[in-house]
Amino acid sequence: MSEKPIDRAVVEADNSRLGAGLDADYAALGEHLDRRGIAIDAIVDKVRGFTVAVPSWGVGTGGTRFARFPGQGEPRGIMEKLDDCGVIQQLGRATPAVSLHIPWDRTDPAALKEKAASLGLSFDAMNSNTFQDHPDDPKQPLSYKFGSLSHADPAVRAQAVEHNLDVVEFGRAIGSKAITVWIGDGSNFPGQADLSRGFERYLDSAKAIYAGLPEDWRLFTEHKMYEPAFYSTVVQDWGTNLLIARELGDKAFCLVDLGHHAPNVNIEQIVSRLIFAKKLGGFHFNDAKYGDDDLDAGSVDPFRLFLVFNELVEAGEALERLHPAHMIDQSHNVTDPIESLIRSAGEIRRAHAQALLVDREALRGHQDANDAIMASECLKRAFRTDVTPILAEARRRDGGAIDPIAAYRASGYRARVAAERPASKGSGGGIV
Ligand SMILES: [Mn+2]
Repeated sequence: MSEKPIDRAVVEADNSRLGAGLDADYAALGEHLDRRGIAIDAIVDKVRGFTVAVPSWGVGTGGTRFARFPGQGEPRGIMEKLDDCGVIQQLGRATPAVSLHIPWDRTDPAALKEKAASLGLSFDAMNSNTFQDHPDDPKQPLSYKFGSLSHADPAVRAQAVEHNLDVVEFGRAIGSKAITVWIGDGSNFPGQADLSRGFERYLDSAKAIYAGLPEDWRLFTEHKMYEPAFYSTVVQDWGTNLLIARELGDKAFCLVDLGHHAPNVNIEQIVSRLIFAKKLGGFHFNDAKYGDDDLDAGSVDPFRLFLVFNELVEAGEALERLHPAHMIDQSHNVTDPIESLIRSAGEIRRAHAQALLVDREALRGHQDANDAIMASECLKRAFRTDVTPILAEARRRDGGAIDPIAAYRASGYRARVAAERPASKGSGGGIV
Protein backbone atom coordinates (compact mmCIF):
# COMPACT_ATOMS: atom_id res chain seq x y z
CA MET A 1 0.00 0.00 0.00
CA SER A 2 1.38 3.39 -0.99
CA GLU A 3 1.80 6.07 1.67
CA LYS A 4 -1.28 7.99 0.49
CA PRO A 5 -3.91 5.36 -0.18
CA ILE A 6 -5.82 7.41 -2.76
CA ASP A 7 -4.13 8.74 -5.89
CA ARG A 8 -3.87 12.52 -5.62
CA ALA A 9 -5.24 12.80 -9.19
CA VAL A 10 -8.59 11.44 -7.97
CA VAL A 11 -8.92 14.29 -5.47
CA GLU A 12 -7.85 16.83 -8.07
CA ALA A 13 -10.39 15.51 -10.57
CA ASP A 14 -13.17 15.78 -7.97
CA ASN A 15 -12.15 19.29 -7.06
CA SER A 16 -11.89 20.53 -10.63
CA ARG A 17 -15.29 19.00 -11.43
CA LEU A 18 -16.94 20.72 -8.46
CA GLY A 19 -14.68 23.73 -7.86
CA ALA A 20 -16.59 26.39 -9.82
CA GLY A 21 -19.88 25.36 -8.24
CA LEU A 22 -18.34 25.56 -4.79
CA ASP A 23 -16.90 29.00 -5.53
CA ALA A 24 -20.38 30.25 -6.41
CA ASP A 25 -22.10 28.59 -3.44
CA TYR A 26 -19.41 29.81 -1.05
CA ALA A 27 -19.71 33.39 -2.31
CA ALA A 28 -23.50 33.31 -1.97
CA LEU A 29 -23.35 31.92 1.57
CA GLY A 30 -20.61 34.40 2.44
CA GLU A 31 -22.84 37.27 1.33
CA HIS A 32 -25.78 35.90 3.29
CA LEU A 33 -23.71 35.46 6.47
CA ASP A 34 -22.18 38.88 6.01
CA ARG A 35 -25.67 40.36 6.32
CA ARG A 36 -25.94 38.53 9.63
CA GLY A 37 -22.64 40.00 10.77
CA ILE A 38 -20.74 36.72 10.40
CA ALA A 39 -17.44 36.43 8.51
CA ILE A 40 -17.54 33.14 6.59
CA ASP A 41 -13.76 32.72 6.54
CA ALA A 42 -13.64 32.79 10.33
CA ILE A 43 -16.16 29.95 10.43
CA VAL A 44 -14.14 27.98 7.87
CA ASP A 45 -11.03 28.38 10.04
CA LYS A 46 -12.87 27.09 13.10
CA VAL A 47 -14.24 24.13 11.16
CA ARG A 48 -10.73 23.32 9.92
CA GLY A 49 -9.54 23.37 13.51
CA PHE A 50 -12.18 20.89 14.64
CA THR A 51 -11.26 17.24 14.30
CA VAL A 52 -12.75 13.97 15.46
CA ALA A 53 -11.04 10.60 15.93
CA VAL A 54 -12.24 7.52 14.09
CA PRO A 55 -12.49 4.18 15.89
CA SER A 56 -10.26 1.42 14.55
CA TRP A 57 -13.15 -1.02 15.02
CA GLY A 58 -15.42 1.18 12.91
CA VAL A 59 -13.69 0.42 9.60
CA GLY A 60 -14.69 -3.24 9.78
CA THR A 61 -18.30 -4.14 9.07
CA GLY A 62 -20.27 -4.35 12.30
CA GLY A 63 -23.14 -6.61 13.15
CA THR A 64 -26.06 -7.06 15.44
CA ARG A 65 -26.59 -9.69 18.12
CA PHE A 66 -28.31 -11.72 15.39
CA ALA A 67 -25.69 -11.77 12.69
CA ARG A 68 -22.92 -10.04 10.91
CA PHE A 69 -22.85 -9.71 7.14
CA PRO A 70 -19.26 -9.03 6.14
CA GLY A 71 -18.42 -6.37 3.58
CA GLN A 72 -15.98 -6.52 0.68
CA GLY A 73 -12.31 -6.05 1.40
CA GLU A 74 -12.62 -5.77 5.14
CA PRO A 75 -9.36 -4.95 6.94
CA ARG A 76 -7.77 -8.09 8.43
CA GLY A 77 -5.77 -6.40 11.13
CA ILE A 78 -4.80 -3.09 12.60
CA MET A 79 -2.37 -2.18 9.79
CA GLU A 80 -5.10 -2.52 7.17
CA LYS A 81 -7.52 -0.72 9.46
CA LEU A 82 -5.07 2.17 9.52
CA ASP A 83 -4.96 2.17 5.71
CA ASP A 84 -8.73 2.62 5.69
CA CYS A 85 -8.49 5.35 8.34
CA GLY A 86 -5.89 6.98 6.09
CA VAL A 87 -8.43 7.09 3.25
CA ILE A 88 -11.01 8.73 5.50
CA GLN A 89 -8.51 11.39 6.56
CA GLN A 90 -7.03 11.94 3.11
CA LEU A 91 -10.42 12.71 1.55
CA GLY A 92 -12.31 14.26 4.47
CA ARG A 93 -9.47 16.03 6.35
CA ALA A 94 -11.47 15.93 9.60
CA THR A 95 -10.12 12.75 11.19
CA PRO A 96 -6.34 12.85 11.80
CA ALA A 97 -6.47 10.52 14.81
CA VAL A 98 -7.51 6.94 15.46
CA SER A 99 -8.85 5.44 18.67
CA LEU A 100 -7.59 1.91 19.31
CA HIS A 101 -9.10 -1.05 21.11
CA ILE A 102 -6.82 -3.41 23.03
CA PRO A 103 -6.43 -6.37 22.65
CA TRP A 104 -8.12 -6.20 19.22
CA ASP A 105 -5.41 -3.89 17.87
CA ARG A 106 -2.40 -5.17 19.78
CA THR A 107 0.78 -5.33 17.72
CA ASP A 108 4.32 -3.97 17.83
CA PRO A 109 3.88 -0.34 19.00
CA ALA A 110 6.87 0.95 17.04
CA ALA A 111 5.55 -0.52 13.80
CA LEU A 112 2.12 0.90 14.56
CA LYS A 113 3.51 4.36 15.17
CA GLU A 114 5.52 4.27 11.97
CA LYS A 115 2.55 3.11 9.92
CA ALA A 116 0.30 5.81 11.37
CA ALA A 117 2.89 8.52 10.72
CA SER A 118 3.23 7.42 7.09
CA LEU A 119 -0.51 8.00 6.69
CA GLY A 120 -0.51 11.31 8.56
CA LEU A 121 -2.37 9.77 11.50
CA SER A 122 -1.91 9.84 15.26
CA PHE A 123 -3.64 8.10 18.16
CA ASP A 124 -6.41 9.40 20.37
CA ALA A 125 -7.77 7.74 23.53
CA MET A 126 -7.09 4.05 24.05
CA ASN A 127 -9.97 1.67 24.80
CA SER A 128 -9.65 -1.28 27.14
CA ASN A 129 -11.80 -4.34 26.62
CA THR A 130 -13.13 -6.32 29.54
CA PHE A 131 -16.59 -6.87 28.09
CA GLN A 132 -15.64 -10.11 26.39
CA ASP A 133 -13.28 -12.99 27.08
CA HIS A 134 -9.85 -13.24 25.53
CA PRO A 135 -8.97 -16.93 25.36
CA ASP A 136 -5.85 -16.19 23.29
CA ASP A 137 -4.49 -13.71 25.81
CA PRO A 138 -2.40 -15.55 28.43
CA LYS A 139 -2.75 -12.54 30.74
CA GLN A 140 -6.55 -12.83 30.80
CA PRO A 141 -7.41 -16.48 31.57
CA LEU A 142 -10.41 -15.63 33.77
CA SER A 143 -13.87 -15.02 32.36
CA TYR A 144 -15.69 -11.69 32.35
CA LYS A 145 -19.06 -13.39 31.96
CA PHE A 146 -20.21 -11.98 35.29
CA GLY A 147 -18.33 -8.72 35.18
CA SER A 148 -14.84 -7.29 35.28
CA LEU A 149 -13.92 -4.27 37.39
CA SER A 150 -16.90 -4.93 39.69
CA HIS A 151 -16.74 -8.74 39.66
CA ALA A 152 -17.44 -10.56 42.93
CA ASP A 153 -14.15 -12.46 42.60
CA PRO A 154 -11.11 -10.31 43.48
CA ALA A 155 -8.95 -12.32 41.05
CA VAL A 156 -11.13 -11.29 38.11
CA ARG A 157 -11.06 -7.69 39.26
CA ALA A 158 -7.28 -7.78 39.54
CA GLN A 159 -7.00 -9.23 36.04
CA ALA A 160 -9.24 -6.47 34.65
CA VAL A 161 -7.24 -3.76 36.43
CA GLU A 162 -4.01 -5.25 35.10
CA HIS A 163 -5.43 -5.27 31.57
CA ASN A 164 -6.29 -1.58 31.81
CA LEU A 165 -2.78 -0.77 33.02
CA ASP A 166 -1.40 -2.78 30.10
CA VAL A 167 -3.51 -0.69 27.74
CA VAL A 168 -2.09 2.48 29.28
CA GLU A 169 1.44 1.14 28.78
CA PHE A 170 0.67 0.32 25.17
CA GLY A 171 -0.89 3.74 24.67
CA ARG A 172 2.19 5.45 26.08
CA ALA A 173 4.33 3.71 23.50
CA ILE A 174 2.26 5.08 20.61
CA GLY A 175 1.73 8.62 21.90
CA SER A 176 -1.79 8.38 23.27
CA LYS A 177 -2.71 10.51 26.28
CA ALA A 178 -5.95 8.99 27.52
CA ILE A 179 -7.79 5.78 28.22
CA THR A 180 -11.53 5.26 27.95
CA VAL A 181 -12.96 2.66 30.27
CA TRP A 182 -16.32 1.21 29.42
CA ILE A 183 -17.40 -1.96 31.17
CA GLY A 184 -20.24 -4.33 30.40
CA ASP A 185 -20.71 -5.11 34.10
CA GLY A 186 -24.27 -5.32 35.36
CA SER A 187 -27.09 -7.74 35.95
CA ASN A 188 -30.04 -9.20 34.10
CA PHE A 189 -32.36 -9.79 37.06
CA PRO A 190 -33.36 -7.92 40.19
CA GLY A 191 -31.46 -9.53 43.02
CA GLN A 192 -28.73 -10.96 40.80
CA ALA A 193 -26.22 -8.32 41.85
CA ASP A 194 -25.90 -6.16 44.93
CA LEU A 195 -26.21 -2.65 43.48
CA SER A 196 -24.17 -1.06 46.27
CA ARG A 197 -21.38 -3.61 46.67
CA GLY A 198 -20.91 -3.84 42.89
CA PHE A 199 -20.35 -0.10 42.64
CA GLU A 200 -17.96 -0.07 45.61
CA ARG A 201 -15.91 -2.82 44.00
CA TYR A 202 -15.91 -0.89 40.72
CA LEU A 203 -14.63 2.23 42.47
CA ASP A 204 -11.81 0.29 44.15
CA SER A 205 -10.75 -1.13 40.78
CA ALA A 206 -11.03 2.23 39.04
CA LYS A 207 -8.84 3.79 41.76
CA ALA A 208 -6.18 1.16 41.10
CA ILE A 209 -6.19 2.03 37.38
CA TYR A 210 -6.13 5.74 38.17
CA ALA A 211 -3.13 5.26 40.44
CA GLY A 212 -1.18 3.81 37.50
CA LEU A 213 -2.03 6.67 35.16
CA PRO A 214 0.92 8.73 33.84
CA GLU A 215 0.99 12.35 35.00
CA ASP A 216 -0.06 13.79 31.63
CA TRP A 217 -2.84 11.28 30.97
CA ARG A 218 -6.59 11.46 31.41
CA LEU A 219 -8.99 8.69 32.34
CA PHE A 220 -12.42 8.77 30.72
CA THR A 221 -15.20 6.66 32.15
CA GLU A 222 -18.18 5.97 29.91
CA HIS A 223 -21.68 5.41 31.24
CA LYS A 224 -24.34 3.28 29.56
CA MET A 225 -27.89 2.68 30.68
CA TYR A 226 -28.22 -0.94 29.56
CA GLU A 227 -26.74 -3.63 27.32
CA PRO A 228 -25.18 -6.14 27.47
CA ALA A 229 -26.76 -6.26 30.94
CA PHE A 230 -30.50 -5.70 30.74
CA TYR A 231 -31.62 -4.99 34.30
CA SER A 232 -28.84 -2.87 35.74
CA THR A 233 -25.42 -1.65 34.75
CA VAL A 234 -22.77 -0.57 37.21
CA VAL A 235 -22.03 2.76 35.48
CA GLN A 236 -25.53 3.48 34.24
CA ASP A 237 -25.79 7.23 33.83
CA TRP A 238 -24.02 10.58 33.94
CA GLY A 239 -24.72 11.02 37.64
CA THR A 240 -22.86 7.85 38.53
CA ASN A 241 -20.19 8.82 36.02
CA LEU A 242 -19.71 12.21 37.64
CA LEU A 243 -19.53 10.55 41.04
CA ILE A 244 -16.74 8.32 39.72
CA ALA A 245 -14.78 11.20 38.18
CA ARG A 246 -15.00 13.14 41.45
CA GLU A 247 -13.99 10.14 43.55
CA LEU A 248 -10.96 9.45 41.37
CA GLY A 249 -9.41 12.90 41.02
CA ASP A 250 -8.26 15.64 38.66
CA LYS A 251 -7.28 13.36 35.80
CA ALA A 252 -10.67 11.61 35.68
CA PHE A 253 -13.42 12.82 33.35
CA CYS A 254 -16.78 11.66 32.04
CA LEU A 255 -17.24 10.49 28.48
CA VAL A 256 -20.62 10.93 26.84
CA ASP A 257 -21.59 8.36 24.22
CA LEU A 258 -24.68 9.82 22.57
CA GLY A 259 -26.28 6.38 22.24
CA HIS A 260 -25.95 5.40 25.89
CA HIS A 261 -29.07 7.07 27.24
CA ALA A 262 -32.77 6.38 27.47
CA PRO A 263 -34.72 7.57 24.42
CA ASN A 264 -35.55 11.29 24.56
CA VAL A 265 -33.12 12.04 27.38
CA ASN A 266 -31.90 15.64 27.14
CA ILE A 267 -28.26 14.90 26.30
CA GLU A 268 -27.34 18.53 25.67
CA GLN A 269 -28.35 19.32 29.23
CA ILE A 270 -26.10 16.53 30.51
CA VAL A 271 -23.28 18.08 28.48
CA SER A 272 -24.01 21.46 30.04
CA ARG A 273 -23.93 20.00 33.56
CA LEU A 274 -20.65 18.16 32.95
CA ILE A 275 -19.08 21.37 31.66
CA PHE A 276 -20.29 23.15 34.80
CA ALA A 277 -18.72 20.39 36.91
CA LYS A 278 -15.49 20.68 34.86
CA LYS A 279 -15.73 16.96 34.18
CA LEU A 280 -16.63 16.69 30.51
CA GLY A 281 -13.89 14.47 29.10
CA GLY A 282 -15.13 13.69 25.63
CA PHE A 283 -17.66 12.19 23.29
CA HIS A 284 -18.44 9.08 21.40
CA PHE A 285 -20.51 10.40 18.51
CA ASN A 286 -23.15 8.30 16.79
CA ASP A 287 -26.89 8.44 16.29
CA ALA A 288 -29.80 6.30 17.37
CA LYS A 289 -33.52 5.86 17.07
CA TYR A 290 -34.22 3.44 19.92
CA GLY A 291 -31.19 2.33 21.89
CA ASP A 292 -27.43 2.15 21.38
CA ASP A 293 -27.99 1.81 17.65
CA ASP A 294 -24.53 3.14 16.71
CA LEU A 295 -25.85 4.66 13.48
CA ASP A 296 -24.02 7.37 11.56
CA ALA A 297 -23.71 10.64 13.49
CA GLY A 298 -26.39 13.13 12.48
CA SER A 299 -28.29 10.60 10.35
CA VAL A 300 -31.42 10.28 12.52
CA ASP A 301 -31.57 13.40 14.65
CA PRO A 302 -29.23 16.10 13.38
CA PHE A 303 -31.01 18.71 15.50
CA ARG A 304 -29.96 16.93 18.68
CA LEU A 305 -26.36 16.83 17.49
CA PHE A 306 -26.62 20.55 16.79
CA LEU A 307 -27.98 21.18 20.30
CA VAL A 308 -25.01 19.33 21.81
CA PHE A 309 -22.65 21.54 19.84
CA ASN A 310 -24.67 24.57 20.81
CA GLU A 311 -23.73 23.83 24.42
CA LEU A 312 -20.09 23.34 23.50
CA VAL A 313 -19.86 26.62 21.63
CA GLU A 314 -21.81 28.40 24.38
CA ALA A 315 -19.27 27.19 26.96
CA GLY A 316 -16.45 29.06 25.19
CA GLU A 317 -13.33 29.30 27.32
CA ALA A 318 -14.60 26.83 29.89
CA LEU A 319 -14.61 24.24 27.14
CA GLU A 320 -11.15 25.15 25.93
CA ARG A 321 -9.81 24.38 29.37
CA LEU A 322 -11.53 21.00 29.29
CA HIS A 323 -10.49 20.29 25.66
CA PRO A 324 -12.80 17.27 25.39
CA ALA A 325 -11.80 14.40 23.13
CA HIS A 326 -14.03 13.97 20.08
CA MET A 327 -14.38 10.42 18.88
CA ILE A 328 -16.80 8.52 16.69
CA ASP A 329 -18.17 5.23 18.03
CA GLN A 330 -20.34 3.57 15.42
CA SER A 331 -21.14 0.19 13.95
CA HIS A 332 -21.69 -0.01 10.21
CA ASN A 333 -23.84 -2.96 9.26
CA VAL A 334 -25.26 -2.00 5.87
CA THR A 335 -22.88 0.64 4.52
CA ASP A 336 -19.26 0.81 3.45
CA PRO A 337 -17.66 1.83 6.77
CA ILE A 338 -15.31 4.26 5.04
CA GLU A 339 -18.26 6.12 3.54
CA SER A 340 -20.14 6.14 6.85
CA LEU A 341 -17.14 7.52 8.71
CA ILE A 342 -16.43 10.21 6.11
CA ARG A 343 -20.06 11.23 6.25
CA SER A 344 -20.27 11.14 10.04
CA ALA A 345 -17.18 13.30 10.51
CA GLY A 346 -18.73 15.76 8.06
CA GLU A 347 -22.03 15.80 9.93
CA ILE A 348 -20.27 16.39 13.25
CA ARG A 349 -18.47 19.34 11.69
CA ARG A 350 -21.78 20.52 10.25
CA ALA A 351 -23.36 20.62 13.72
CA HIS A 352 -20.34 22.52 14.98
CA ALA A 353 -20.49 25.04 12.12
CA GLN A 354 -24.23 25.58 12.63
CA ALA A 355 -23.67 26.14 16.35
CA LEU A 356 -21.04 28.77 15.51
CA LEU A 357 -23.72 30.70 13.61
CA VAL A 358 -25.98 31.19 16.62
CA ASP A 359 -26.35 34.87 17.49
CA ARG A 360 -25.49 34.43 21.17
CA GLU A 361 -26.08 37.99 22.21
CA ALA A 362 -29.55 37.99 20.67
CA LEU A 363 -30.28 34.58 22.18
CA ARG A 364 -29.40 35.80 25.65
CA GLY A 365 -31.62 38.83 25.16
CA HIS A 366 -34.57 36.66 24.14
CA GLN A 367 -33.98 34.34 27.08
CA ASP A 368 -33.84 37.20 29.56
CA ALA A 369 -36.95 38.75 28.05
CA ASN A 370 -38.76 35.38 28.27
CA ASP A 371 -39.41 35.51 24.54
CA ALA A 372 -39.74 31.80 23.93
CA ILE A 373 -40.56 32.09 20.23
CA MET A 374 -37.65 34.34 19.33
CA ALA A 375 -35.20 32.34 21.45
CA SER A 376 -36.28 29.16 19.69
CA GLU A 377 -36.14 30.87 16.29
CA CYS A 378 -32.66 32.14 17.06
CA LEU A 379 -31.42 28.55 17.37
CA LYS A 380 -33.49 27.31 14.45
CA ARG A 381 -32.12 30.03 12.19
CA ALA A 382 -28.59 28.77 12.77
CA PHE A 383 -29.68 25.15 12.39
CA ARG A 384 -31.52 25.86 9.13
CA THR A 385 -28.49 27.49 7.53
CA ASP A 386 -26.99 25.19 4.93
CA VAL A 387 -23.29 25.22 5.80
CA THR A 388 -22.34 22.65 3.15
CA PRO A 389 -20.13 25.15 1.25
CA ILE A 390 -18.23 25.89 4.48
CA LEU A 391 -17.52 22.20 5.05
CA ALA A 392 -16.45 21.66 1.46
CA GLU A 393 -14.25 24.74 1.46
CA ALA A 394 -12.59 23.59 4.70
CA ARG A 395 -11.76 20.25 3.05
CA ARG A 396 -10.51 21.89 -0.13
CA ARG A 397 -8.21 24.28 1.75
CA ASP A 398 -6.72 21.33 3.62
CA GLY A 399 -6.12 19.31 0.47
CA GLY A 400 -9.17 17.06 0.77
CA ALA A 401 -11.99 16.42 -1.64
CA ILE A 402 -14.96 18.73 -2.14
CA ASP A 403 -17.20 15.66 -2.31
CA PRO A 404 -15.20 13.02 -0.43
CA ILE A 405 -17.67 10.16 -0.90
CA ALA A 406 -17.83 10.77 -4.66
CA ALA A 407 -14.03 10.89 -4.77
CA TYR A 408 -13.83 7.68 -2.75
CA ARG A 409 -16.17 5.89 -5.13
CA ALA A 410 -14.25 7.20 -8.13
CA SER A 411 -10.98 5.96 -6.64
CA GLY A 412 -11.97 2.29 -6.80
CA TYR A 413 -10.30 1.78 -3.39
CA ARG A 414 -12.82 -0.76 -2.12
CA ALA A 415 -12.51 -2.99 -5.19
CA ARG A 416 -8.73 -2.75 -4.99
CA VAL A 417 -8.54 -3.84 -1.35
CA ALA A 418 -11.21 -6.49 -1.92
CA ALA A 419 -8.79 -8.13 -4.34
CA GLU A 420 -5.98 -7.99 -1.76
CA ARG A 421 -8.00 -8.95 1.32
CA PRO A 422 -9.84 -12.27 1.28
CA ALA A 423 -13.45 -12.09 2.48
CA SER A 424 -13.94 -12.71 6.18
CA LYS A 425 -16.44 -15.16 7.60
CA GLY A 426 -19.91 -13.84 8.42
CA SER A 427 -20.76 -15.98 11.41
CA GLY A 428 -21.52 -14.66 14.84
CA GLY A 429 -22.59 -11.30 16.18
CA GLY A 430 -20.23 -8.47 15.46
CA ILE A 431 -21.54 -5.72 17.66
CA VAL A 432 -18.89 -3.58 19.26
MN1 LIG B 1 -18.89 4.30 23.20
